[in-house]
Amino acid sequence: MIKIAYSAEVDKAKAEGGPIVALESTIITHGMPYPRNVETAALVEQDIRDAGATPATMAVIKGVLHVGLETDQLQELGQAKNVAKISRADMAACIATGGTGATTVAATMIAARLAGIAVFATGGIGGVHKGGETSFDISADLQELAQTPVNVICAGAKAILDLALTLEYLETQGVPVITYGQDTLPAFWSAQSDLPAPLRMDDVALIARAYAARRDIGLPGGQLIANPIPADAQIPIEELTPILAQAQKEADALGVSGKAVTPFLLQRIFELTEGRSLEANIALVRNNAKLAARLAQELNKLAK
Ligand code: PSU
Ligand code: MN
Repeated sequence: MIKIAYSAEVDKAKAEGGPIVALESTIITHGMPYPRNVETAALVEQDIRDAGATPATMAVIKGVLHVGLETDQLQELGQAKNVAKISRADMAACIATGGTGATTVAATMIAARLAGIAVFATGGIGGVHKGGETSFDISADLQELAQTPVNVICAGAKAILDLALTLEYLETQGVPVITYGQDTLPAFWSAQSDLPAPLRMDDVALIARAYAARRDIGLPGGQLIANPIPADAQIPIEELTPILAQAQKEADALGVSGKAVTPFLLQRIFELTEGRSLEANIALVRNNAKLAARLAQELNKLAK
């Protein structure tokens, strides 16, 4: 078995059987600029504690899988240059070679399953990129949801992705997409999109029961819970549309491909919105962390 290093608080929560919420680290290393990345990571962790659960931020550091980071480790990761972005394909190699890498949604789900954690909060998941029907740029996050039994709470997916194709792909893969409290799929910076949600649940206990039922039926995979950004933190879609188009045009012109696409687009959108995209991003991740803490508690009640 590979070695897993638990943070002190995760170790304690596991021993006590307390609710735990997994967090990814790619959002820290590739999704937000320093120092806001580290500040946000700390705020999100505290939101989870305040809501009665324990945060477990995942990363591979010098070949060791960490489930929960101590403050200094989080600081270091947030400032480090050239940290790898690790998804399903890279995780084992990163561990074997003694490398350091931040976990994407897919890799964080794998780490959560290993650690017995069933709930994970993030901002936006990867999906089918625009033009995905020819580029085949489909995030490994979607396949992971189909096979790894973790509840992923996100704010939908960014409009840098093809949301309709992303939903189709998830449906084909048998992933339940559940919106919390509204009928349409939220679109990250906007609470609403024009896409009706496949499933809607307004009660966190029901989301927990749906997860348990899926497991009891013997189905692999998790659930995607889409939680809309708080209304006061939204960025109007009219404002974003030209910015997203410009960022995409630049990526195409520069020939950005593979795993560099998402970080490139996020950085350009941050610059083109003069940082407003980041404020919205922080608000929605914190909102997701709070919902995740409640879901972890409901799942704990079911297990007792
Ligand atoms: N979408 C965001 N913010 C992010 C990511 C996606 O809005 O930080 C990160 C997540 O870690 C996600 C990864 O798992 O990018 C997806 O990358 P790719 O599209 O290369 O699979
Ligand atoms: Mn990709």
